[in-house]
This record gives sequence, C-alpha cells and structure tokens, in this order.
Amino acid sequence: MSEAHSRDAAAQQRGALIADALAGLSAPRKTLPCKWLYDAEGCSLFEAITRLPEYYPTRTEVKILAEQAPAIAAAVGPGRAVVEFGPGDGAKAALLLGGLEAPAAYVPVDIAPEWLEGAANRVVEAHPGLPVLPVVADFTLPFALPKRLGTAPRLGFFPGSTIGNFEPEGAIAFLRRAHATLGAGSRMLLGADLVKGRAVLEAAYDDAAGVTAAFDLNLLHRLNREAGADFDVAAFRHRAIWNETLERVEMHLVAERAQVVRLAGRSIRFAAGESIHTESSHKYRPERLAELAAAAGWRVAQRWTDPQALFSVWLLEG
Ligand code: AVJ
Repeated sequence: MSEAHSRDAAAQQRGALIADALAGLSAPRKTLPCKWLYDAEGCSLFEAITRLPEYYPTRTEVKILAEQAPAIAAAVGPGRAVVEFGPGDGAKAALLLGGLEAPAAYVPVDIAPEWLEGAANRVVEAHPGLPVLPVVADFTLPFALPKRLGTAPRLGFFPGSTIGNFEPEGAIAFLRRAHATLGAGSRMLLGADLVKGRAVLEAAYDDAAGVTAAFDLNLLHRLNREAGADFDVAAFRHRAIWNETLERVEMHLVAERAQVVRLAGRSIRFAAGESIHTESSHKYRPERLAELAAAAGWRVAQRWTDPQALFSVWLLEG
C-alpha cells in the first residue's frame, strides 16, 4: 500500500466514522456500529479480553479447533485457499492451517490495517512458503478477492462468534454474500457462541478487571480523537445486559448525568441514565444457527462443540 493510498483510506474511514456517529447518536435510541470499537487501542484491549478468566469463547473455540484438527482437515479436504473474515492476531488461522492438508493460500480480510499486518506476519512465520494475500476491506460490505488467488477451491473462516455481532437478518445477508464471494463449491468454517445462563454471559462481557469496560469506553475516546468530539468519558459507565428475549448480550455506555456533547459541529443531548448501545453479541441455539445457514444457501456438513456445550464450530458447504 502506498502512503498516499493509506492516507486516503484513513480520511475515508474518518468520514465514515463521523457519518455513522452522527446518524447513530441522533436516533431516538442511540447506537454506534460495533466495528468502530477496533482501532489500534481497541484491538489490543480486545486481545486482553480474550485472555480474561471470564471470557470463555476464545479459549473454548481454540480448544475445539486444536482437538478436532484431524476431523476438520478430513472434512475440509486438501488444497483449499483459506479466506478469513476478521483475522484478529492470526493465531486461529495459524492453528487451522497447521492441520489442513496442502492449503493453497491464506487471505485475511479486515477493516483495521493494524490487525491485518500482525495476522499476516504470524501466518507467514508459522507457514513459510504459503502465499499470504491480505485484503483491507470492511467485510460487512461486498469486496473482491485478490485476482492472484486463481481458481483454488475456497474455505471461508469466520471464527470468534463474530457472526453474533450481526442482527440475525444481517447474519443471513453476510453468509449469503460470503457464499457469492467465495464461489460455488466453497466451504465455510464458522464459530458461534451458544445460549447459556445469564451469570456466565454477563460476567464474560463485564469482567472484574474492567478490561471490557475500557474496551467499550475506548469508543468515546476514539470519537474524541478522530471525530473531534468532546465526550467527558468519565461521565459514562459500561454495562453488559443479557437480553433473554433477543438472545443477545448487549453492551451499553450509560450517561451518568444529563449532558451535551459536541460532535462535528452538532450538539448531542443525553438524559441522565440514557445509553448508547455499542454492541450486540447474539448467542445461538444449534437449531437456530442451522436455520440461518440454510436461509443463506449453505448446508451444514458437521458441527463440533466442547464437552460443556459453551461454543460451537460449524462446517458449511454449498
Ligand atoms: C468480536 C465477537 C469476538 O462479541 O464476543 C468481546 C467482541 N465484545 N467482548 C464478542 C467482544 C466484548 C466479541 N467478538
């Protein structure tokens, strides 16, 4: 990427952040898209979250991927190019690629260049000789795969239960679009967190050490840094709520007192106790996830879970 190109991309992202913030914060129920949680600071806070005792998803999924590696490799088959939506630090990809037979390439796709570089380097180190072709793109929107990928059959990889950050209709739209991007005959390895009791879920999203609170509040710091806002971050408090009806954990930033915030020349009013909904993390029952996949044109080939049924890994084909 040339410097001018990345400067343009940064300016474009800033414009999109401001537009999303103005739209989300002038709605009757204030909201911000969760993708903006992941700037460099957000990425490193999220990595700290994955190591928290309360945050079971990452370690459970990694355990499933490691223990089921031979079964996953057998079901996926040889010679596939792995396209990962949101690669994080690249650790899960390195693990997956280590088990697969003769993978053809690795294509990490992410909106955050900070993430991409680290993931690409990690996989290059673990798998020297494997072509690694990073794509800077918002995978919630349509994007093109690199031409150099050629005609190798593809395996989409969407771990971490990031699927849960979409509304159910958005998840179907994403899965359908991913199918179109990957092409006919492709497969998809998908991680999905499962419905469980409130206490476990709320602790996972509001840990005792306050790392998740810092991750959530960083969104306000980011708006101050990049959108010229003047949030008094100390006047907001992080809350995680299990919404039993919608089967999702919601993160909110609650205004502790009435206040007015300036953002891009506009005034945004908060009543005391009013919140910004910053993320939903939908949890799935296996039947529901199978329905979702089918609605998007995928067949379920296999499903793996841990002994406590905390988390699930799915192989889809279509
Ligand atoms: C982005 C899906 C991996 O929803 O569990 C973790 C993000 N937010 N703690 C999730 C998150 C708060 C996470 N994923």
